[in-house]
Amino acid sequence: MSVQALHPRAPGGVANARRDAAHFINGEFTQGTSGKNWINRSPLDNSVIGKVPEGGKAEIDVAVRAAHAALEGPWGKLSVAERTDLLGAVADEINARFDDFLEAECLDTGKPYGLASHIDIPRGAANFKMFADTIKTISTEAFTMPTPDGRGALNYALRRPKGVIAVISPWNLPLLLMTWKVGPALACGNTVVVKPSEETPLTATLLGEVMNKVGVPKGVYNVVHGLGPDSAGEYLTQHPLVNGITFTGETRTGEAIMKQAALGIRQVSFELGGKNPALVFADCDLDKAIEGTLRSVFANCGQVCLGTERVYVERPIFDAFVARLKAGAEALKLGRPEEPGVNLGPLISLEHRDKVLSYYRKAVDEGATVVTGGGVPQMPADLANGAWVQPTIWTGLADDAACVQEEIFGPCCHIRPFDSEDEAVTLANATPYGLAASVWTENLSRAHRVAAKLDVGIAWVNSWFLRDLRTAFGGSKASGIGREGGVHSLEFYTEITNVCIKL
Ligand code: NAD
Ligand code: 6OD
Repeated sequence: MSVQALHPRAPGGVANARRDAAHFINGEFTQGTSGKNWINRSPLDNSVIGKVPEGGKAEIDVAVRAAHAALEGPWGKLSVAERTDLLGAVADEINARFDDFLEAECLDTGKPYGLASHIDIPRGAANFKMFADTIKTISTEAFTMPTPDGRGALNYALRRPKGVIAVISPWNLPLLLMTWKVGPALACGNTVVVKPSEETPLTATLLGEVMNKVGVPKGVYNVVHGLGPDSAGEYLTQHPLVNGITFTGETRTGEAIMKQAALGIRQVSFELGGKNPALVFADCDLDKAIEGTLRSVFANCGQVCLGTERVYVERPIFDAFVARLKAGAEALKLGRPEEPGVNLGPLISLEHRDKVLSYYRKAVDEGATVVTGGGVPQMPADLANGAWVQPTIWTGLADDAACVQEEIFGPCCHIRPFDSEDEAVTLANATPYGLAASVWTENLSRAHRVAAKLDVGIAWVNSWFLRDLRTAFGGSKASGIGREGGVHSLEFYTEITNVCIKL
C-alpha cells in the first residue's frame, strides 16, 4: 500500500500535512509486529506529524533475512548494466516525485524549501546516478608475475558485493545521507536494511514506493524504523547475517556501533562528528569569505557535520570580519519552510534545542562575549512551541573552552584572531576531530601550503560544501573511519577476490 494513499497530502504547505510512517520490508509497507510506536512531531511547532512504528528484533530479523535472500534472487542475477539501469530509474523517479520528497523532508526537519530543493532532494537522486555510472566504468588491477618454470602466472582482481549492508543514518540531511550509502551499496550489487533516524522517518519510507515503482526486486531495499540502543539500531548491527555496517552520526554512537560490529568481525564505514575550522587570512576576498562563512555556520540551522563552528581570522581584518558576520547573522530570516525568503529553520527537536541552549549558557559561563544571539528568538504565536534558537556568534573564549572543543551542531560559532599562518594551522588542528576545514585566501601558494597541513579529510579553499561526488569524502581522527565517494566507496561495498592463474 502506498504511504501517499494512506496519508494524502494536505493543502497549505507542511503546516497542515499529517503523515504516518511504515517499515518497508521485502517490498511491502508494514507496521510490524512489535505493537510499539512513537509520535513524530514537527520541529516547527511541536505539532503531531504522525505515528512511526518501532521495529524490534522480529522486524530486523525479517528484514535482514529478506535482504539476504534477495542476494540470491533476481537481484543477484542481474548484469551490471541491468542493475545500473534500475538505479538510473530510481533517480529519475525521485526527480519525478520531487515535490513529494521535498514535502516529506521539510515536514520531518522543518528546513526551508529553498535549502532542501537545492541540496537534499537533488542529491538524493544524484547519489543513485553517480554510483551507477561509477560502477559501469571501474576496472580492477591485473599483474603478470614470473615463476621458476618460466611460464609465469596472471593475477586479476574481481570485485564482488559484500552482502547485506546495514545503513544507519542521521536526521540532519536524511535523504541525502541515506542515499549516499544506499546508492553505492546497491550499485555494487549488495542489498540493504536501512535504519533511518527516529527524527526523520518519512523520506526513507517514501523511497520504498520508488523502489517498487521502478521494479527493484523485493528485499533489496528495506527500511526498519526504531531507536538506537536496545532497539532496531542495535539489533540491526548485531544481526549475524549483516555483512557490513555503514553509519553516519555522532562519534559516541560510532563507538557503540563499533563494539557491536566486533561480533562476527563486520567491517564498518563511519562518517562521524566534527568541530570544523575556517581559516580566514587577511589576503582573502572578504566578500567571498563572509558569504561562505555565513553559509558554513548557519546553513541547515548549523546542523551540518561539515559546518564551521570555529572561525580563525587574521588580526588585521578581525574586527571588520566580526562586524560583517554579525550583520549577516542578524539578517537571516527564520520561518516556515515554504515562506519566501526564509533561510533558517528550527533545530530538529526540542531535545536538541536543550542541548544547543546548554552550550549557549556554557559559553557565557566560560567568559564569551556574545556578539549576537545567544538565546531563543521571539517567534509568531503559531511557531512559539517550535525548536527555534537564535543564530549566535561568540568571541573571547579560551582555546580549551568546551564551546571551542565540543561539537554543538547548532547555528553558532566562535571567532578568534590569529597572527601567523603557523598559529592558524596549529589552532585549526587542536581538536580531537578531523572532518573538514575551509581556508579563505587569494594567495595560491598559501592555499596549497595550508590545505596540506590540516588534519582533515576535506579541505575547501574559498568554498564550502562544494561537492564532486567522485572525490573521497570522510573524516580523520574522531571524525570517521574510511572514505566514501566515487571509487573510494568500492573499498567498503565490495570484497575483492584475487584470481591467480598459473600459466
Ligand atoms: P546519532 O549518532 O544520535 O544517531 C544516528 C543514528 O544512529 C540514528 O539512526 C540512531 O537511531 C542510531 N543509533 C543511535 N544509537 C545506536 C546504537 N547503539 N546502535 C545502532 N544505532 C544507533 O546522530 P544524529 O544526532 O542523528 O546526527 C547528528 C550527528 O551526526 C552529529 O554528530 C554530526 O556531526 C554527525 N554527522 C556526521 C556526518 C559526516 O559525514 N561525518 C554527516 C551527518 C551527521
Ligand atoms: O555530501 C555528502 O556526500 C555528505 N556525506 C555530506 C555530509 C554532510 C553532513 O552533514
